[in-house]
Amino acid sequence: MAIPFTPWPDEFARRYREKGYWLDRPLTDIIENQCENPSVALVDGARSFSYTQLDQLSSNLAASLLDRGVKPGDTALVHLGNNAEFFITFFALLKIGVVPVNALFSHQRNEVDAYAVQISPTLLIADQQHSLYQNAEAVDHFVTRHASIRTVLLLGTQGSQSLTAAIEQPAGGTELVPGPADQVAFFQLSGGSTGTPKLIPRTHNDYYYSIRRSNEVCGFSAQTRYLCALPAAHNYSMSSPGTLGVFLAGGCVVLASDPDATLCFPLIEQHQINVTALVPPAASLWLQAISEWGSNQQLASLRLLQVGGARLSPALAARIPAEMGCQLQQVFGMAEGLVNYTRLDDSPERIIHTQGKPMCPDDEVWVADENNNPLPTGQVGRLMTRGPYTFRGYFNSPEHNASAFDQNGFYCSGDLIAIDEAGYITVQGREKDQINRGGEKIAAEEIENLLQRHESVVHAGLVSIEDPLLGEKSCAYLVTSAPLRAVDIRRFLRSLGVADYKLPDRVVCVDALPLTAVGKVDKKALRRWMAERDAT
Ligand code: J2J
Repeated sequence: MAIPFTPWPDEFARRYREKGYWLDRPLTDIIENQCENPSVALVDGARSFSYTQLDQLSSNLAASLLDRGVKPGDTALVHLGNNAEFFITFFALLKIGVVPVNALFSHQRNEVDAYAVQISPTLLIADQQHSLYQNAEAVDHFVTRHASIRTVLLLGTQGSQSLTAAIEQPAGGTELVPGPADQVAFFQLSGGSTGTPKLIPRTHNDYYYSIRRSNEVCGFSAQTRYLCALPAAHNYSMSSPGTLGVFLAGGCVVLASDPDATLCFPLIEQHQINVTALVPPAASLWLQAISEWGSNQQLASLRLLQVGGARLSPALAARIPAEMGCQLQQVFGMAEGLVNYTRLDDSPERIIHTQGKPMCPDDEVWVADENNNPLPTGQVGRLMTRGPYTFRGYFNSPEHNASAFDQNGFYCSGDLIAIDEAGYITVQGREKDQINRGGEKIAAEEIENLLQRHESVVHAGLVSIEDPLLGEKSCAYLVTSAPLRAVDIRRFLRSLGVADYKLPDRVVCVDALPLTAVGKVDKKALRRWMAERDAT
């Protein structure tokens, strides 16, 4: 059975096909078109995989999953880190039309449970190095909570549940049939601003276009050697143009577990990396490393550094070409679709001061005031967008969709932007109730709801505070019935299985918080109140 999603209206689908954006080809093309390419597609530590091997190993796993009773149209929960198995699994699932959610490795029980509840997966593929699956008992707990799971494969285990064994077992002649190109290929994760993390259905057609067009804009080719140091499952490192862009172009992906300079600089030198993607804090730490070590020599092969995911200050942007000796490209994207790039031939001024322009001529982007009326060029307001790779609705979320889209199908991303005469966007702020902690997104409401579950918490409001490195950190304002310390709060949230990056960086207990008429914390008033307090 196909996964339900909000389709593009027929007239749009027709236009996107006519213009060649939608090819009606599955994402499996990316790897299958290169099945005879002997060059190295992927490097993971001491292991390297040719295109032929990547294709073969993913077919092996696909066949093994069918043998185990996994069926086309099933959903899967995948929880792997930055390793080759992540990609082998991704392509294996695509090859048999199984639709995964790829949780980030930093996610914990709270997040993964929320995803599993929404998709009722029949399949779990996870890494035993993650504490959620570190032993049989932990896995049992997980499977008991999610009764839909019938098949479990684990990386790092032996025996019948071994992912490695399933990958190595030759496929034989099993026929593998991917899902239809106009249907959901997999779910992306929303940064979120609501109580439950939302899922974004991405179709083969729309995602494939996003990758193809990104490759054109960013000049990815068979010569591209890309370091993937951000989480492999993130939309940015997967599709802008990311690892999938590299595979499509026939280049080489080198994996790093994180963007730490001591890890990445030697990898760049060793593998002659010419492009990579970072979030602003990581770029800042790379600059710091260069100045401390007194040399950027290890980065000599690097031609292009993409920076996105959070606001990049012009001051930091200007330092990148000067001190790293490579070109900068700003990327302003979202897992929901729309991606903006500064162009490789843009002036330094534009690259330093703007977040680029939409990549597709049929990306419709306009700026709305609070009454949803269009604002003139240059004025700051809400980003509204629709286009051939921007989704039309969160998975199973009719209520939220009613407010996230206008009546013409334009998605309101919650970003406050201005667009200049040349169509270039600058991100000016945010309206959504989210904290962008150096690229990692925290939905305030999700954490507030969890804080509220503490017996001594009467009211809770989570807001962002400025941070010199991360840009933003989170601060929980609490009204409590008994004294509470930050450590107590953090321990409590951890016990609920909340990912580390979502734990409040600061906790401030106050006598009272501004409330709305229905007794919820009034976030707008709270932010005003904080600003006034900071000003005095
Ligand atoms: C300011 N804010 C930015 C930027 C994203 C490419 C790049 C990034 C993402 C991503 C992505 C920003 N300056 N340059 O999916 O394909 C904030 C905005 C946006 C939200 C989306 C891609 N780049 N942002 O970050 O889904 O608030 O995707 O709406 O994680 O990040 O977050 P996410």
